[in-house]
Amino acid sequence: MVLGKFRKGLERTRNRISQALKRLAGDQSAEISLEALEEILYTADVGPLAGELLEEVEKKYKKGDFSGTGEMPQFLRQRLSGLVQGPDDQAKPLSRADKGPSVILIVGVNGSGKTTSVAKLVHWYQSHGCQVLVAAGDTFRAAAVEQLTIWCQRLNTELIRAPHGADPAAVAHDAAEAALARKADVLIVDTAGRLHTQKNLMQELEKVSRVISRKIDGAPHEILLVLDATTGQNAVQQARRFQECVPVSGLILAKLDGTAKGGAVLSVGRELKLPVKFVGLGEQLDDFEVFNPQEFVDALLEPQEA
Ligand SMILES: Nc1nc2c(ncn2[C@@H]2O[C@H](COP(=O)(O)OP(=O)(O)OP(=O)(O)O)[C@@H](O)[C@H]2O)c(=O)[nH]1
Ligand SMILES: [Mg+2]
Repeated sequence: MVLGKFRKGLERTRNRISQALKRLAGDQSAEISLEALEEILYTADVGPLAGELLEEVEKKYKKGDFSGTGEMPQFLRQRLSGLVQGPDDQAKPLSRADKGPSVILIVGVNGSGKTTSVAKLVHWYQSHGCQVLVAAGDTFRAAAVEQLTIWCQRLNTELIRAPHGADPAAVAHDAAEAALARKADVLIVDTAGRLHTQKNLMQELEKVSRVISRKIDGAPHEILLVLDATTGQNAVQQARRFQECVPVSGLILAKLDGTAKGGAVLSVGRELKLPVKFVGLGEQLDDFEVFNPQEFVDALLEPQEA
């Protein structure tokens, strides 16, 4: 079950907050519960949001809106799940072309989890009956094409690739043509990791996107930014800079399993007004879920089992 996956993936974050949550469970003094809440919010790394929420709760206490602290977890649940946006349609988290191939461009900084997310996304589409083609747009890192080749062999999907050092825009061009020729449902384009400070590389991304749009109407249909959840609040900065360069349409939050800062999702979603489309919860193909804000918050706040 999905909730089970979220729970497992968020174990680290949840372990850290469960103690504080326990202190909230009984009817405690306002002081103790505010302290506990503060602990929850800071350990989960929800960012500037923490201060705002604390203030709000303090006011509620003063006004007598909380009869007992037992109401606090429920309040927190409602408030947090309203902050972060998931896909509008859980069954169809990604935009589709009206006809012809849908193109998904995957971008992000070095090592954020792009290539793994490409493989997971292929697997996800395949499980929904789609024929998928992949473009190895990372021609920069020597082992990148090899890594993607192994994934594509496992997934039994065709990979459009070029020699090391080739122009990624040329790969994208060839891949778009191949997707049209094969009547593929989906083309997923992997790209090299880049820092927002590397101007040439950021421009290269624009070029890749432009080339695809010339070949296929309305493409890329999604530009997904892959963020490493373990970077916490830094992810917000990264995302802003990528947004300045290409019209990012959504986020994939990778490595949520490896962090105690799972709450960063909440502030990333809120600050950027970008939906979190998927989360990565491990290194396997199956460790990938459509993001559901309510389930996420439930998994985050669920008390630790004894
Ligand atoms: N635990 C965990 N590890 C992940 C997840 N996603 C990716 N990884 C690991 O993170 C490392 C980097 O992943 P890649 O997919 O190669 O990242 P990338 O963004 O393509 O990296 P570059 O192409 O070098 O920029 C690999 O060891 C992956 O196995 C995830 O959701 N959870
Ligand atoms: Mg990669």
